[in-house]
Amino acid sequence: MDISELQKERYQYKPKLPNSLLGEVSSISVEKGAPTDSISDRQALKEIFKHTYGKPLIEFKSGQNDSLLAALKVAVILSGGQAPGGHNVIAGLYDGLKKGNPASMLYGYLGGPGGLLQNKTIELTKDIIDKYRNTGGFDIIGSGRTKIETEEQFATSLENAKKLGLNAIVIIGGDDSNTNAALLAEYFIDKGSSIQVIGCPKTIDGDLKNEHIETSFGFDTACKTYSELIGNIGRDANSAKKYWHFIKLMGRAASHIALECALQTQPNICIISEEVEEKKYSLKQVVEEICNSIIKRAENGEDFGLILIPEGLVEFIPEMKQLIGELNDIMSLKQKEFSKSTSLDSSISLLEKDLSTGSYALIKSLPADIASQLLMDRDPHGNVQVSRIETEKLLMEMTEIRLEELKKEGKYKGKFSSLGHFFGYEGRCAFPSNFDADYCYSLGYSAFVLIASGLTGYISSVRNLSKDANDWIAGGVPLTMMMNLEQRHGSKKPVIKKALVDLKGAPFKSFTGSREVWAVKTSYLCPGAIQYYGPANICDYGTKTLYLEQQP
Ligand code: FBP
Repeated sequence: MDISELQKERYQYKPKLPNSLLGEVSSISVEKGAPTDSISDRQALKEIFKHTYGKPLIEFKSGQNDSLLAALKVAVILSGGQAPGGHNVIAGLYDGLKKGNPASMLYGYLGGPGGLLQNKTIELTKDIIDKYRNTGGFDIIGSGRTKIETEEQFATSLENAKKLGLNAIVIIGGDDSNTNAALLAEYFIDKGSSIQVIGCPKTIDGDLKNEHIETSFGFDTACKTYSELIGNIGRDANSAKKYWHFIKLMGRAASHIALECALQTQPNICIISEEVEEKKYSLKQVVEEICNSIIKRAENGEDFGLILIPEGLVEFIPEMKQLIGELNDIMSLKQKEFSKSTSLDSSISLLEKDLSTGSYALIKSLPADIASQLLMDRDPHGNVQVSRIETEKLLMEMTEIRLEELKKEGKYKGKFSSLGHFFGYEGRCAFPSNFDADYCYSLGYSAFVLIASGLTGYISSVRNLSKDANDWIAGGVPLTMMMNLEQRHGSKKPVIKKALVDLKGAPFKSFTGSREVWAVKTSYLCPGAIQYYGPANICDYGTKTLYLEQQP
């Protein structure tokens, strides 16, 4: 394998661990809290998770504990979209296992949850692990989006895990993958198996968080990578003074990435989907807001700008949300017919009978490429693939048309020229920032302690993240504690609740405190590239979102 100079250097980086996990494994004590409850739908979830509902929170402390020294066989799965730091979760898990007992073994299921179903594994040896320490990507074992949902798939999973003689499986994934982890943990106990299942909070989207999971890993690195690019574009725009840049940012439903990048770069406009939904903005109103800033800047002779757009926006505009919801249900019921359809017209005619009048009119009124993108296959969890909907182009087109109208009315006298960008895949496999490298390694190490303590149905957790890594608090959160029932594929399913941007939260308030100024005055910040070596206030600092959320 050819490796870059930076990669060679990063192999030497020693990720930081919380104090409670330092030293001998036998000095980690496992403290249990009171029984817990799900966020809602308690009775229904108790029925579904008969064996795993309501377990206590776990916190690791310095103490004495000899029960962590048994030889264990563990397998790990990388599930869903890539996020910087995944390799360090595996390295932390591996190091913990070997420290507990050198005879312990770690396997990797290849290509995501599909690897468990097809029984495709490799043993993760020291040589392999060492080649991936502190690197980005999920290429050590690959990832995938297969959802384990049928009785047959659950049975195959158990059979394959038994064949390998496993004590535990660790699933590194987002909300959907950790929901899968919860279901698998429950199924294994129900079938009399002692194989444990532990989850790990991954996703650049930053939407797998709550009181106990302060952030998902990868969010920090991805936001810093996008912010570097946005900052560079801002400087380019302010140099040439001729383009409005419409930048769509990954993040699926939640606007955390857009908000964090706005805090880091101070663009003219950052649309927050959750606010659009709350204010019940139509697409036209969103465009009107954009035009207001363009007009005011043109009056100051500034015919250029930066606009950040969260990729999930279309799902939050009430009329679009209604349409997508209806489409999801219809498409899951009529999967066969849709797979045979060869043109947009034939797909739309399949919908005519089932869509409400408003939704039918809306899909017919959308530009053909946007309508086709809305009708593309859902992911295995039933989600619209928002990364493939070109919202930035839709807004560019609509803005141009509206500005022409305003020009005719004498309300706009500037020049409008726009460029579209989509930043998503660029940030998912970057070298993890020091924060993500440390956080992920700690999550992997904590996953080991949860397993060695005989626990199942938990997600590995590391809290107090705005403090020095020494003061981080490691432990585990029962997966059922983060769940509720939601409509999926036409019926109610148990799922981990996504955390969307809190409009009363400190990050959003910090943004709204400045956005009126940014909308008119050029205020761009250039945060520059992620720094791996140098002063801690530059290298180890987490996201602004995290610090604002944690401030007293
Ligand atoms: P996860 O939720 O699995 O972490 O994926 C995040 C994400 O990067 C989203 O931001 C994006 O919408 C999606 O994956 C893209 O999916 P794919 O990699 O399948 O194109």
